Amino acid sequence: METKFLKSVFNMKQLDPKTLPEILLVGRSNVGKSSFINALLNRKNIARTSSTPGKTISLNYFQVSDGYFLVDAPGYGYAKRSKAMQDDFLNLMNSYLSLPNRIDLVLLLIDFRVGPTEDDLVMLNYLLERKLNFQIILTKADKVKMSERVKKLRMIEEKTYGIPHIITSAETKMGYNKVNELIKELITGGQNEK
Ligand SMILES: Nc1nc2c(ncn2[C@@H]2O[C@H](COP(=O)(O)OP(=O)(O)OP(=O)(O)O)[C@@H](O)[C@H]2O)c(=O)[nH]1
Ligand SMILES: [Mg+2]
Repeated sequence: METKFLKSVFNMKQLDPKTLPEILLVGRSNVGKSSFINALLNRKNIARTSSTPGKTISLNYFQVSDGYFLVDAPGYGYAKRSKAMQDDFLNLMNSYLSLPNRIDLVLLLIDFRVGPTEDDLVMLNYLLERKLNFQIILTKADKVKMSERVKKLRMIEEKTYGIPHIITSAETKMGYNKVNELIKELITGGQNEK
């Protein structure tokens, strides 16, 4: 079976019963969630990258041939969203994230150059409080100059309580081997671990 876009979920009623591990991507609008999915799946534009960010309020399910679902979520912190759309967004994310035994891994994407925003830290604390399994992913590494990296990393680590991260770039494909290893371990239930 091939990797394919499965469906968009606008409310919890449209959610299918769980059949495979689910990996959710969260992060602010424009952080690079859709680009991350394209790079991870080696597809040019399976997940749409947007010049009009934060538009759709849906969870977008991609079924990956290895046997898991990748779920692209709308970005948070999108200023131009109407109050009604912001409410829809919060309801959708909160309902989905609250489902027991549903999400196997949350990938929290943070822009390497920008560092964690207030919204990123709210999300991080939410994930910690709810004890959800998550991994911090730094995006757009190609945009951070070598000379700035150490300083930037120190700032990011300080704000994110020293939680480990994976540095990635959808441009150069940096870091995706590590992400794939993490996912492989997750879907084999750690059976390959020594
Ligand atoms: N240089 C560089 N640009 C990137 C990278 N990842 C994403 N971008 C660019 O950043 C912009 C936003 O990327 P998206 O993948 O659409 O971001 P998103 O998080 O899906 O945004 P929303 O769907 O609006 O929440 C696009 O112009 C991408 O081309 C990267 O690793 N390097
Ligand atoms: Mg997107």
